[in-house]
Amino acid sequence: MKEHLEQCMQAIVDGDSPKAAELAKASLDKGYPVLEVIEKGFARGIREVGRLWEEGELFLPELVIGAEAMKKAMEVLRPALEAGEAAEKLGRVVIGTIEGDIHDIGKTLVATMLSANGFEVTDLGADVPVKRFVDEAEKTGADWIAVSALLTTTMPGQKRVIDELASRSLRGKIRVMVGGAPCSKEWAAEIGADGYAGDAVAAVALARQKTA
Ligand code: B1M
Repeated sequence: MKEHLEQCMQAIVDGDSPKAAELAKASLDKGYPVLEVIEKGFARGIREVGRLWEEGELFLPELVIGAEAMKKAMEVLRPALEAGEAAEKLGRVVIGTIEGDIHDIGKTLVATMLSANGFEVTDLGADVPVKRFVDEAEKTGADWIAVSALLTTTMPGQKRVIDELASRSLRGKIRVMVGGAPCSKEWAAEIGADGYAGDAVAAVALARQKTA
């Protein structure tokens, strides 16, 4: 398994989409735990690509190619995550990546896990305007709005979602969860969010714990 995870990571670092898809399929065939394969294999690879890019060892096109390989692997693995989808719905969640931010790999993983664990999820995609989060939450009767941000420059948009809810007197009725690599518990507290989740499993636990 350890060697397999290393290969998954390397396929992303190499930006090798066919290899990533092949390894993802092999993970399913071998019955490896899907979430572990994602987090300790493929996601570790894309974070390594990000690190190498930040250090100037890779160029932007290589970052894009790495992200494409990551998406190919996710396409193969996602149905396996969804397979256990619970019949009973625990609550409704509107999720998206905040405006100005097109990073959607982590957000989509969180959406898939919430859905697989009994939440009715409306995924608005990436680069979502503040008002749209709140409009959709009102329309669907959501318990939670989950706002992902991967850039320090887009994080303030998470606060604007909270402000928008307050301006419509919806604070307390609809909760806000924030997440994404630059976010933290402290940031969530600073902007008055109802919770922070560091990964997809934590997002499910948080939604479960606080949904009445
Ligand atoms: Co970009 N990028 N990127 N990028 N990218 C980062 C975020 C960066 C940290 C890279 C780096 O410098 N090392 C850096 C941000 C620096 C900063 O803000 N301080 C950066 C930058 C600068 C940029 C551009 C500006 C580059 C440029 O154009 N010059 C540009 C921005 C474009 C834009 O959004 N306007 C850009 C573009 C891209 C690509 C398009 C090439 C691609 C995204 C492809 C896509 O998503 N469709 C990309 C990628 C892949 C990354 C890195 C390498 C990897 C992100 C990822 O997919 N991780 C990233 C480096 C890094 O994060 N270390 C980087 C895997 C994923 C499974 O993890 O998204 O963290 P993550 O999600 C986790 C948790 O965070 C959590 O659960 C997930 C599962 O465990 N989580 C939530 C996420 N959302 C959640 C929501 C929740 C709860 C939990 O509830 C609300």
